Amino acid sequence: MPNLPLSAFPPNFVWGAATASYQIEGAATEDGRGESVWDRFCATPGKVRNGDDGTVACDFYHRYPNDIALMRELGIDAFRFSVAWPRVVPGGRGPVNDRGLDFYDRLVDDLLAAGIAPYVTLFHWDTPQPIEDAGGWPARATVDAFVEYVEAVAGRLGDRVGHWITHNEPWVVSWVGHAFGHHAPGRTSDADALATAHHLLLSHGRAVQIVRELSPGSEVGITLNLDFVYAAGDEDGDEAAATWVDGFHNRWFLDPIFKGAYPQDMVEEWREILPEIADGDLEQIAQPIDFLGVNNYTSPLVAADTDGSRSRIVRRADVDRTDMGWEVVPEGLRDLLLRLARDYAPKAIYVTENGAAYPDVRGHDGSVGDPERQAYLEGYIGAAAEAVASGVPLRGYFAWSLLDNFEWAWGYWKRFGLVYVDYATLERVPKGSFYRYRDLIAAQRAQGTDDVYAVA
Ligand code: IFM
Repeated sequence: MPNLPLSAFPPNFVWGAATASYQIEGAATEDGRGESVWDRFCATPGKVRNGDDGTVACDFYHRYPNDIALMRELGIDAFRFSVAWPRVVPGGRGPVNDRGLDFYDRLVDDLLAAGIAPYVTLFHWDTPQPIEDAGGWPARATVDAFVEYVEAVAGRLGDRVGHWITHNEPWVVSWVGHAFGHHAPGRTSDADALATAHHLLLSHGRAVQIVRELSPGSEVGITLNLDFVYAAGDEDGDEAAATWVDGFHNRWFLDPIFKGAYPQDMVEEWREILPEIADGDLEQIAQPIDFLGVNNYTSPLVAADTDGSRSRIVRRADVDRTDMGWEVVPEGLRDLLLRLARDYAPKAIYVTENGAAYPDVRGHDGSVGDPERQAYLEGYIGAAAEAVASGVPLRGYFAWSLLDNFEWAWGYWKRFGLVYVDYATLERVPKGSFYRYRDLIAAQRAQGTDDVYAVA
């Protein structure tokens, strides 16, 4: 494996692939599943490219045995998936739908039988529509509703699931869904975004306690989308702009979880629109967690804005871009992991998502070559290895994603999978990156090294 310092990874390093319920499952009306905000958003004209929706998606709901066979071929240790709240509690609150839980029960059993550890995300954006109708995440009562749902899931799967992730990317749910209006439920209010963020965090803290009770011996954490923010220049203005972006994206979530307080500079910014923060909330949010999940794809370069905004993103001239337009900056992952270890000292970190979209097509022989994605993965895994070599407690890496899937407002246009999905037939075709990742995992295992800190 040329130029990849795989010997940095400890022998028990966890290699995985990640997915999310709405993006892959389909079976949107089967076995008692209720409506989610994403079903409603997709049905609203103009919200999702091409009018795409998750009605069928990758049909993982029916095809998961075949997909587990693919996971075995890939050689991963762990599979990250999310549970759909509207399958488990179709009304958002109230009766639990056993048929919904049965699906995850079977999935967990089949994964374990295949020697693959389930890493279960409790919320990856598919809020039940009745919850949204009752006020949604900006309403404090949604915290209680979420806790009831978590009790149902952890009560059923807690004896077999060893790793739980409470929320995926609360920044995206808060800001992209409630302030920018680009994701479900499509709201456009900064105050709603901040209330959502607070209630997601509060529900995280409460969910941690439920999981500890109902799934003893398991580990529980949260996944944040985090970027290392680079200042474009040395001037004060650029540094201040980078500090603002860091506060907005990163510290607003990291500080309450690890330090039990919102960052003071941002509190000053948002003083007028903060939600009620009740006595005891921050203690709940700051429950000790077993690991921090990190989703990282790119790292912005930020400068002062001359037009009155707080910051502007500077386009780098000398880097590759993915099909999302995201800059490929592997060293950003290394710098981020080092910073997290230094400033927040999590017990353990997993990269719970990292990957790239490219406009993949099948060749004449039916295969899908994706050299850019292979280079992307090698660059980022190499950067993760450097962080491990410097002492960061990184325990695992999950590629996003196992399969091409429903990429939210972009519909099926953007392909992130290690496996190509032909949406006309639902045929799966492993891409070049699938085989590259498989070989990389095998090579790291073959080293079986004690030489944890040797970097090639
Ligand atoms: O597809 C998403 C995923 O649901 C959350 N993290 C980023 C991915 C790529 O945009």
